[in-house]
Amino acid sequence: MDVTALDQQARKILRGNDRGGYTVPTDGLYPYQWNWDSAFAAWGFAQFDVERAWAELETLVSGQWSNGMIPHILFHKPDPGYFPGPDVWGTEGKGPVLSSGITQPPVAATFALATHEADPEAGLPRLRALYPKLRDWHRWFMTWRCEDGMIFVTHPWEAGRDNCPDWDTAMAAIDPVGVGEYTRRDTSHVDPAMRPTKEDYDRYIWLVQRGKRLGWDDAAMADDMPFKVADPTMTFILLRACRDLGRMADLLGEDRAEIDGWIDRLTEGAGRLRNGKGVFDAINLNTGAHSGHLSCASYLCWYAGIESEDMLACLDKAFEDTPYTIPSHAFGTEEFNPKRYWRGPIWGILNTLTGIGLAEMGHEDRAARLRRATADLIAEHGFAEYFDPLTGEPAGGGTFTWTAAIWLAWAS
Ligand code: 9YW
Repeated sequence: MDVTALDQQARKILRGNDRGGYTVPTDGLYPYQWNWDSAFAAWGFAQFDVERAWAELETLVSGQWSNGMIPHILFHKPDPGYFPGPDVWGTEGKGPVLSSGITQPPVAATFALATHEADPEAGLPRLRALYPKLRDWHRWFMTWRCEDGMIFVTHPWEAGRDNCPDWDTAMAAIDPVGVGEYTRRDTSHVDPAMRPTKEDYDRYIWLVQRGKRLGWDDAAMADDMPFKVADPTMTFILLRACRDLGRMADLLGEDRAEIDGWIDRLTEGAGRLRNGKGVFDAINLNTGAHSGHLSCASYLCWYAGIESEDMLACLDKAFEDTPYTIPSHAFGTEEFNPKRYWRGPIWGILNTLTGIGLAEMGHEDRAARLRRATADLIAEHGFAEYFDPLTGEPAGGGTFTWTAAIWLAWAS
């Protein structure tokens, strides 16, 4: 493996996807600033251009709504190559930048802290300016997206795991009546077999139309929500991000009592996501039923500081089951599909968060194994959006920002 050449390629991808203060996930398929992609980009930039890393995070929080929410997409400049654009979301006037009406997994506080670690002295004022914005975002989650300590999502896009089987029952209960005609753009950039189906997409758009009709009002959205699923991705990531926000408060001499309260509530809530088999999964809050699915999000427990022997056993089995790990949905199940987005393929970012958690909780061997496996995938198959767990083949978009970022910050 030629690490130097790969480092150079990764830097070139970040630079190439830079649109001036923000980075697109990849050219063509995703032409705007996506929330968690951007936070990963900052972490990647922090390895070689810390000034650019701060700028990425600052541009991200510049889209914050007055209720504290930081949207999942910021539409800085028009791009007809993407659907659904700002007109479909209908959020005009809600925030300082045209945006979607939902959020995404809050990894930003964690990577803001990592950026500060790369720039401890000069970076302190930058961290101080970001802190209240990140705190307000976390407070928004705890106010509007938290039930019994679990963070729920109101749209599959909010969790960042669009078509994962965790949503199947909640999605099946939606009748996308009146969604109308629309033209997808994703399938003109990428093989449709690697993307969500038309049935999924109708429901994605129907949920966006519903949010628009409700004016994206938090209380109205929470009332009689047709898609309301407590999610391990969000719950574990917010729990971890609150621990990092607490560290930030300590560094800045801010009071952290409110944050500690959030950590307690989320720790309790995370425990509720454990199903009868000891696996952390999603709960459809409209029915109370666990999904029963083992997904890549199940393994984020260690990242959130939660130990689990059952999950260690699942991980050891995952290492044995497929040549490449961790599939986004468990191998050998009816829903597993090695190519279709979040129904089987490996996502390097999820491996990264899991690897960080494993190492922190004393499982260094497994963390090293996961890291090596992820590095091999990238070295052999390129900086793809995701990878087939059976063959390692690259899938989805190419020259992907977050894959380059995790290479630089973690895998290499
Ligand atoms: C969407 C950009 C995004 C990622 C998500 C991934 C996909 C589509 O692409 O979502 O509109 O949100 O599922 O995790 O942030 O890379």
